[in-house]
Amino acid sequence: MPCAFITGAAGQDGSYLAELLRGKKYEVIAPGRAECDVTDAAAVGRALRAAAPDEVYHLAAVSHVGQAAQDPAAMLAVNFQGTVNLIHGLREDCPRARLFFASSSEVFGRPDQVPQNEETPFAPVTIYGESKARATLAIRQARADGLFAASGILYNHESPRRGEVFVTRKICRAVAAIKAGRQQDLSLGDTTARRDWGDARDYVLGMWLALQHPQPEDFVFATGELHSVQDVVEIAFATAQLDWRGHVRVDASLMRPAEPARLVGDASKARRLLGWSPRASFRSLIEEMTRAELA
Ligand code: F7E
Repeated sequence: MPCAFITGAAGQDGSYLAELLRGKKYEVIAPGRAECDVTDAAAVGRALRAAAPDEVYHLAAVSHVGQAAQDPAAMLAVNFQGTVNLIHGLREDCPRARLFFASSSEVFGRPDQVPQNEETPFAPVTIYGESKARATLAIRQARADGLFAASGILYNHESPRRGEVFVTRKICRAVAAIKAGRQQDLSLGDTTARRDWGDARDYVLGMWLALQHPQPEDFVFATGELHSVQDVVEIAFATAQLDWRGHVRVDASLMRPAEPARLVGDASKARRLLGWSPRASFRSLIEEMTRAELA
């Protein structure tokens, strides 16, 4: 029975990944933050020695871009130093284990190259993007040093389990509250902001596939489609048979000072080498998320 070790297993991706791996008859070790704080190198080493995993999925991160900006030191400790600690622990204690790192499209910032692929230069415009860029470079370095260390450059990915601070879930929750008469208005930041939004369940399959590939590499996981926050609003309200007009207001305090742009991914490498492709459509994903909130 192969053994997988997941950091950040309590999050959206970690929970879906654990389910996927258990379905594939893995023993899944999913330590909580208290049992394996990735910022504590000694604790990481102990946890890895105890588990002796075949595969490690490093998903633990401060993942909300706005929250990350509020406490950059704490965020860097998790997103960058945590990754370095894990690399070091693996080198010392399980050098044959395969490591997957959840990187982010935020590494690209506001790229001129559209869509982006694995060769697109990193030029983050947020401190969160910078943390992921630095960690991804550390993963590449570990790979050059002989560790099986792969990265998924993950574009936005959503599901009914998405955290409430992210815009898709925030909108779908508000629609359900408005439908139930518990809320009148929904305040949003920049509704013209566009993202490449996929389904988290497709992306965790990509993580597993990346570790089954014979060589450790970087892979972009994306849909290749851009949609706006306004598109999410319109689909979610329509799913609840509501008119978004009269409910949605723009709140300048929710606008971000440094907003990435043109983040749309070219996942043809993952398609070619891993046979991966996103199955879910944007519309059906937002409809499903809204129906889950209505229920
Ligand atoms: O924002 C705009 C906001 O917070 C999406 C994380 O998984 O994907 C995610 O980061 C867009 C942005 O996700 C509101 O300005 C407008 O343009 O859902 P989000 P994100 O920042 O794109 C990347 C790839 C990651 O790696 C991250 O970990 O929506 N937006 N109005 C708003 N966003 C929020 N949260 N709330 C609003 O009211």
